[in-house]
Amino acid sequence: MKSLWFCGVFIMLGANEALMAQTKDYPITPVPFTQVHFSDSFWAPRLEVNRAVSIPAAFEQAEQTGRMDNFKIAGGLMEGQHQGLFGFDDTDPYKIAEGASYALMVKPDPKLDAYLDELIGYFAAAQEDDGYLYTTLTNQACDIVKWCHPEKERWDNLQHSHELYNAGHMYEAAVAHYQATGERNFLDVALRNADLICATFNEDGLNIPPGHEEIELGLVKLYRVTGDEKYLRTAKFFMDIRGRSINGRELWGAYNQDHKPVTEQDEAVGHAVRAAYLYAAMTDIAAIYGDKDYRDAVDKLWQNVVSRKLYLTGGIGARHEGESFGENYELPNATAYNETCAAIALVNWAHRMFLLHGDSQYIDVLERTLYNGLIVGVSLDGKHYFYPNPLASDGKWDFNKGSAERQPWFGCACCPGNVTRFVASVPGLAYASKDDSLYVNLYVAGEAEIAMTDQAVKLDVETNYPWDGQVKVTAEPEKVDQTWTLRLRLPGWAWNRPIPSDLYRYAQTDESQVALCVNGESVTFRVEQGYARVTRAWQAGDTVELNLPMSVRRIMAHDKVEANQGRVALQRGPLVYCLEAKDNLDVDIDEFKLTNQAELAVDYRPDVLGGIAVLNINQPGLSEPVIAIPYNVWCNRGANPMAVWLVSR
Ligand code: FUB
Ligand code: ZN
Repeated sequence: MKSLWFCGVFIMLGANEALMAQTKDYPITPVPFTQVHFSDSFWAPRLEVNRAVSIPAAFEQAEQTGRMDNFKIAGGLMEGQHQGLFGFDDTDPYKIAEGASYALMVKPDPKLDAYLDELIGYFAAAQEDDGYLYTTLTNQACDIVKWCHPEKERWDNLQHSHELYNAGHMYEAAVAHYQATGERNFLDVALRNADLICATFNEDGLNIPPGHEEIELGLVKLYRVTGDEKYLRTAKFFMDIRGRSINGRELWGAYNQDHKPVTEQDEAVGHAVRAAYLYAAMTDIAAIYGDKDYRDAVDKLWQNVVSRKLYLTGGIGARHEGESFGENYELPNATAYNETCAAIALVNWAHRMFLLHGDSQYIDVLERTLYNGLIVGVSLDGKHYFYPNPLASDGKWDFNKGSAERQPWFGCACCPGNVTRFVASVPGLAYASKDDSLYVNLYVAGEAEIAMTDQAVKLDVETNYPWDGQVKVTAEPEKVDQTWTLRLRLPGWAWNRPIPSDLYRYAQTDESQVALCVNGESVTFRVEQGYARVTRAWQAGDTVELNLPMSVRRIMAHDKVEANQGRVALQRGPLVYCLEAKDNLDVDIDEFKLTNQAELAVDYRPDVLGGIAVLNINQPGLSEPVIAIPYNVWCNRGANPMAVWLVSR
């Protein structure tokens, strides 16, 4: 099955029963990941490991822990006792099914397709006649599951029960499956459930928002794929009633982002995953409805996160307690929570902010999180996960839910499933288009086929990014001699702005310039919203070469970040570096002082950790170089001490 975004409309090519797709959407259209093929040494292997290892392993974990059986029991397909700790365990099969559907779109796999159909059969069986689907309650399992239903009734504990959160993940998975296969079996389950929810939650019905946001994002996707505005209206309804005490409802407070109306919120608070899912969904509403209040609110919330609450690695959610944001500038290193799911949520939000505003600053944050605080969540073998992602470790403290290293699974297994669905979709973040402009946001070797208003263009990208900053783009337009604009993102890290705020800054400015050549000739270029514009009448085989200076940079944090006073961190290109004890047996990682005199030499090591550029820190007085590795691969050789922020004075 092929699919295509064209002028804001998702078109299913070859689907027998194509649904009406909607036409109102973001001003900028992402190029779907099915049109983008990575062949680089960083992402392509990770995508393949995700497809071949992580997805099957996660399905196996979900089976072994009774998550599939819970659906079978609810559907009367087997007898037995409901298993698991949480009412949201249903979401793990949903999320992995979403990842598997994305994988199917890239590579046909009849076995996986059949497995998904079997699984969807269990979901359908577990669904009650009126569309309700939540195995905990159907299986009367409230005595064994946390945060269940005091009255053992539907919707009687929306603050904690996750019924609506589960539904959101189901919708996202069902849309992915429909797009992958053209089959409606999963989508129909989702729509029956969504119809029940739309009929139940509205001005004349229940006026209660979900305790954990997520359904809003799923409903928007259902709207996109069906064109039925009811789903969009219900998504907005859930956000409009948050923070408002309707019918005497007692507000749940900041932890649930329910302390004031969402359009009045201006500081990121509470549970970080919930918050970022909400902010992403608010951005959908800002874009699709053109709602100014929503847009102003997400702009303020974004500003708060980026200037006060973002880790250098792009992680969010400083506190283990409540898996939550801390106060402004509260960014401890060893105790940082930075849940992997929160990083995924931030990337998804940042992508939407770009699609709304068209400014590269959002992709700068997206890229920082993607290459550092998010992908660190999964091991290179694709079978082990971090749930929290600290920026320092003594190698002993069990920060990762009872372990000082990655684990194959967790009692609360939100992160592994989320990683499987996210990694499969990464190529969809790389390109976008608007009218006669084509945006290149992430530099990854490979190919992309991009539909613009009047024509289609194939781009061939050659680069060794993130290990070096030279990028060559060859254009093969369908129609030659047509004028359109290629917008190449100039990453903030390449022009002395590591992030779009004063939270982090380079210790010294670098005078190296970004250089651009068209068909081998150096050209001057206009920069607009952080993109180098190349507007011309394009011919087949035209090339654009971009050279992004990739020296090693020392970074300092805002003085108000207590944890990093007197410390510096190292970054090269988009990658944040760390010291890990494995490479530096004679060094006390936490005490090591990086002097200004230290020389920082880059050494590409194809034999180390899947192929990485290490930094050799040649410090006067030390006989051996101290070695820094990209943060995203730390702890792939067992638990051991690690630090991102190094003592500098
Ligand atoms: O509550 C559902 C998921 O489990 C959250 O998103 C994660 O933070 C974890 O608590
Ligand atoms: Zn998680």
